[in-house]
Amino acid sequence: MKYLKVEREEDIVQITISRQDKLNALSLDVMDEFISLLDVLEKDSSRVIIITGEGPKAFSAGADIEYMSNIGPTDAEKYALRGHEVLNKIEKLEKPIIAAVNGYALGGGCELALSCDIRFASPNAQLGQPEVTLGICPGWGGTQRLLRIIGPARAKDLIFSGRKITAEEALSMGLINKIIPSENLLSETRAYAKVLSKNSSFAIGISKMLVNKGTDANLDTGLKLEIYSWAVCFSTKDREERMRKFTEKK
Ligand code: CO8
Repeated sequence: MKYLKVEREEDIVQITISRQDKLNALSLDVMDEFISLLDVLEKDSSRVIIITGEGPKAFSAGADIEYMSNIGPTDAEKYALRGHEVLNKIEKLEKPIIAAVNGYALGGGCELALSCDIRFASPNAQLGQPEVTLGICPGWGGTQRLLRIIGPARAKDLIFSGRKITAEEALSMGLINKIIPSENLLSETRAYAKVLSKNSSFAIGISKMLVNKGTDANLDTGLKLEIYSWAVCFSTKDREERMRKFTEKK
């Protein structure tokens, strides 16, 4: 791959967006590479995925403005659909996906982080949805995922103003999970990923699906889905072995 660096350490895969000269902007080529890679990761033995950006400055500065400045509605729709395909895959993939936000996460870059399950950020991170400053609305799920993560009033503030917020402010509004010093961001994220990788990947995958579905379902539907999903866990060897180990220890 040209724009995505992929490193594997045991069950953990780290994807680094590698377009540093353009602050890791998400061109069509980058999105195509994401689609191919996620198709592989969906089926392989990896248990946790980390997404980060190359260099000290940016996770990703968003969709490619140079490209967008020369297109009309038909290509814009294609670009939007490609972005949605990637972000929906990330959201639906039944493995934990962690964004290690190492600098700017703007527009599509912020939306990419929003589609991940957990967001850790370095103190120099700046997040935001500056699309309206360019005459467009957020187009890769920003109006929908941001709303669900931080609520409508805060989402509207960020989208209408297009302002960049610091990691501190992002933490205070629940947009990120934790701030980690830049020099430790990746090592701590990997250590966290390792903890997740030791837990049941089936149980984590099904929990991810339940939390995602629960965001839109009514409580009764969400709870019913939980009951049946919980019961399905009793069909796995993994559950049997984990419980047997616990009782044998006793
Ligand atoms: N796209 C393309 N190139 C970019 C982008 C971008 N989003 N961001 C930065 N770059 C390039 C710059 O053009 C520059 O390239 P070059 O050296 O060749 O001139 C290089 O990266 C470095 O950038 P700067 O010189 O601007 O670096 P600064 O440190 O001065 O500024 C900023 C950093 C503040 C991050 C600044 O680069 C910036 O404001 N970038 C744009 C951020 C932005 O507005 N992002 C939102 C884009 S819109 C979007 O993401 C929509 C998503 C939904 C799309 C739906 C599809 C239709």
